[in-house]
Amino acid sequence: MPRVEGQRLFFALWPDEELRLRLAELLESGGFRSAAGRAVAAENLHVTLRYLGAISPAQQECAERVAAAIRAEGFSITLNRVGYWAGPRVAWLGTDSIPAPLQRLVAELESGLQGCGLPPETRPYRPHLTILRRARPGGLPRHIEPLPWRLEDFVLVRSIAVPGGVSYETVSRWPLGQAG
Ligand code: 2AM
Repeated sequence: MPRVEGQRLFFALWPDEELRLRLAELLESGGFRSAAGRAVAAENLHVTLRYLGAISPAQQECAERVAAAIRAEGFSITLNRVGYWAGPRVAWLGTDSIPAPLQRLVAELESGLQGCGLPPETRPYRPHLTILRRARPGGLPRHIEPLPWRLEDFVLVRSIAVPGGVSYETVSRWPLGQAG
């Protein structure tokens, strides 16, 4: 299949329906509603594990084989803090405590992907769930009521540019183990 212009792939953690509703409620509430910026649509909220970009079909197959071979345990993240990056002007939700199994999952993906001819990710992994784009830092709360999130799987997602934004489509899903 020819590569389609405007499509990008990435591995991600995707909120289930319950968490997505809780996130939508939170983002509708005072501090966030009054902060300037463009809200990420509730169905688009996610945490990227590894961005792949516009890779070839052969590289995608390779990346899917890497993901399928991973034996990682399930884990929980508590979203409890609000961050802001001035460069890309995004506001995000994150955690004060990155679970070790999440770090291991990202590291395993990274080492496997080296066999797929992808350029290595050189930046340290900073898990974040982007909530506002073109945001300004003023007016954002620093912390939120902790939101626990249990992760039982991870996904490969296709990002498709659509008029006025982006649409995400899950390509494949892999379970995380029960331990942890
Ligand atoms: P962001 O939320 O911080 O913008 C789909 O675009 C996902 O991949 C988003 O979560 C985005 O992060 C992330 N992403 C986009 N471009 C990227 C890049 N060049 N490097 C790492 N992550 C990227």
